[in-house]
Amino acid sequence: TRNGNAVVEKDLLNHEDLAGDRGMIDDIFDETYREKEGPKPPLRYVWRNIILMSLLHLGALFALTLIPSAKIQTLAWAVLCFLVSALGITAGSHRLWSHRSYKATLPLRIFLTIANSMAFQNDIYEWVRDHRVHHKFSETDADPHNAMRGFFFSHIGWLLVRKHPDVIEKGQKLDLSDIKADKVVMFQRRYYKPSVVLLCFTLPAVVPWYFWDESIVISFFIPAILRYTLGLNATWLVNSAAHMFGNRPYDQNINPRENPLVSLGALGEGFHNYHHTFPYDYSTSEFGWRFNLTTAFIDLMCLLGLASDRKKVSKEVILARKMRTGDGSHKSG
Ligand code: ST9
Ligand code: ZN
Ligand code: ZN
Repeated sequence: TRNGNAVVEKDLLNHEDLAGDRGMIDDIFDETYREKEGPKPPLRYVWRNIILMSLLHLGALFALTLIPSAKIQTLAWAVLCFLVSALGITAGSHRLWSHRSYKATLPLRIFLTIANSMAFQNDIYEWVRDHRVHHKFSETDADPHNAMRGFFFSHIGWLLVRKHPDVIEKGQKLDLSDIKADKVVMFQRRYYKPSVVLLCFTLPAVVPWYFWDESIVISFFIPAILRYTLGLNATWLVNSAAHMFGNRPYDQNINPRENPLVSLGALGEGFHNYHHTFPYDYSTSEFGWRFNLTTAFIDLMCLLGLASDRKKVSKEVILARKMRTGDGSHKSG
């Protein structure tokens, strides 16, 4: 018989087993943390970021007007750059390095690091540090993109102001020894700026211009600027939209939601109620390849012998969790 307590115990046991298996638990929600009393610290704007992000988005709008004059190869190249850079985030800094949800061989880690610099979302070390505090202190002052502060803040606003002191205080206590021990990640951190200039902006622009005589303006604005801006916004939608709009079949007590539209743009990362409930699952979803190119990619890498040890939550544990804390949305339809 399934009595409430037995289910809780099984769920927790599974949690710890899988966490221990990964050698880390710092992406699991810490409910003991309390926000400090009293007024919040004032916003401190970072004008350099405000100006650069505005220019980037204006550049992306201009790039949209160039699409009708672009060669078909250039558009295909832009899509390829989008997919590769997105995998550097989803399969790389997210599922591999932040959550340790599978293991990757050296060649795959090198590929993911190159793809990650192409995505220019801060180096892997910084991304992982911010992402682990996001899970551990989700929707509090210690969450870098705290969705309680609204759509704009969790989408882009958090990159335009100084961090809340609790993000830094709590972040400094995280265990990042696994990341520091990864030579590929630390190499990227050391050469991050030149790697971004080369991989996010120069390479995407030079290829169409050199190989099929695309105009240099189109080569720069579509595969570099527009592709980069779309990648950023697809990622940010996970923090904003997927923390606000959608069902909560796994845990109705937390904010993150199941948002298939976000998953479509973010290569499988929009099943965010599932992901915050089971952060160690390599698929970030109950449903395998559905809207989830990243899972297909990781599976392919395993097939090729470049990855292994995929962590997956069992159907029984998922079902028990749905019954215990879900909003019932999966039962009714
Ligand atoms: C970008 C990142 O866009 C996007 C991440 C999104 C995450 C999404 C997650 C969702 C799930 C996955 C979905 C994937 C979907 C992919 C789909 C793809 C299509 N802990 O930062 P500073 C300390 S980046 C501990 O300057 P300020 C530390 O000592 C876009 N300590 O703080 C640090 O020094 P160091 C491009 C921390 O001054 C020092 O503080 N990049 C932590 O408050 C200073 O750090 C940009 O636009 C911590 N967590 O400034 C740049 N944090 O690092 C944006 C800090 O040397 N960033 N410390 O150890 C900045 O300019 C600044 O960070 C700031 C804050 C202005 C935002
Ligand atoms: Zn989240
Ligand atoms: Zn995560």
